[in-house]
Amino acid sequence: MPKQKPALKIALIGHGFMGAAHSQGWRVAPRFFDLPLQPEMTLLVGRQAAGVEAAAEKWGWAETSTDWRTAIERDDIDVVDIVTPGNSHAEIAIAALAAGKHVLCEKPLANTLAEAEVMAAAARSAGSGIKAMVGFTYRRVPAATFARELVTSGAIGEVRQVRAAYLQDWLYDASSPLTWRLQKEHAGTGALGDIGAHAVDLSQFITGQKIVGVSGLMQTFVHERPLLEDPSQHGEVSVDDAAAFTARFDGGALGTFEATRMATGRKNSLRIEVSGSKGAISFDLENYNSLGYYDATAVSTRQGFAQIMVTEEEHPYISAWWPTGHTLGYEHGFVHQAKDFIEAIGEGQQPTPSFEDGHQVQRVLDAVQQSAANDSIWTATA
Ligand code: SOE
Repeated sequence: MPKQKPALKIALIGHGFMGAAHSQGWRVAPRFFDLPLQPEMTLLVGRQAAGVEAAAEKWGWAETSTDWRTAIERDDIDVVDIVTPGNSHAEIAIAALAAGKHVLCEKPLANTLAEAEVMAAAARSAGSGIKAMVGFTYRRVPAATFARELVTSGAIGEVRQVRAAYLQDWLYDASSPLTWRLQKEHAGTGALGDIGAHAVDLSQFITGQKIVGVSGLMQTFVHERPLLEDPSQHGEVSVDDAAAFTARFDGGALGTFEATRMATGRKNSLRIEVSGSKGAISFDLENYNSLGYYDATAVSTRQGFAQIMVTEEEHPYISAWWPTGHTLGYEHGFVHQAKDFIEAIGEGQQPTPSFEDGHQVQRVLDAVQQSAANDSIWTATA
């Protein structure tokens, strides 16, 4: 009989798109990875009883509650996993940390820089025994983790330029409804925080450099959309549809970034290309199982971008899965995220991205907003 592992009881707050993805992570991680603790899907929280009960039944959560405070008050809950809209992240995370719970919080860490600061401070003062991590899941796509290994080990030499774009098109149609992701009071920002945050985090992760300067522009194209509850009525879109910015990294690299949910034809395209003095890497989320790599030191007649299949057992995370070449997909990043968080808790390590990392991304998002609000770019006169 295999030895029984100590239990790690999880409470998940929220059950939308990310609720499904995180549930999958908690359920599958212990079946493929040998973990120090056994996660138990103990409590699912949602505001409406019928909705949360149906979700719990579907994804395998043992109990439900319509109040997130239940998760904080229950002594048996070890981990609070927050997948609610950004405006509730700070309150829930701070209460959970104060109650001695480990916290996994979806990105962006908060809706404002001030909230992110308080959250990072709360994680620090919770002490080293309490772990807090932000859900920048794409770090856990094997090709992205491998890109970091290549770049930070010097395989492409000195990093000079970063080109990052996160492009989606689910909002190009003006008749698509006014969901919470389009309302500043719920989401903080639009494309910038929802998907630009991923591009910021991933580019810093892959290069090992931090963004220390930005110049940005933001634009809303569709100012009103039909209300979800009553499509005959319209409400105001109070966030950006698209954001673009240039950036300086602390290691000397220059970056260009684009985040948009209006890029007609692009469904979930996150691309990051890093050019260095000895080569380049090219990551493309829609090409999940491979990584572009260019070796500028190769003999000139054999140079060219190679598309490396990141499906070998020596590649990050792969040995737990299928035989060579048998590919992974979107959900696996969430499985790897659950695995890494459980390991960090079980082994007493600080997980990354930490709340401090999430706070740093928020500083970049805030700086882009300030720069865009100043509108200090050259403007042509007639
Ligand atoms: C979650 O990580 C997330 O950022 C969502 O919030 C976005 O909407 C999605 O498209 C990418 O993933």
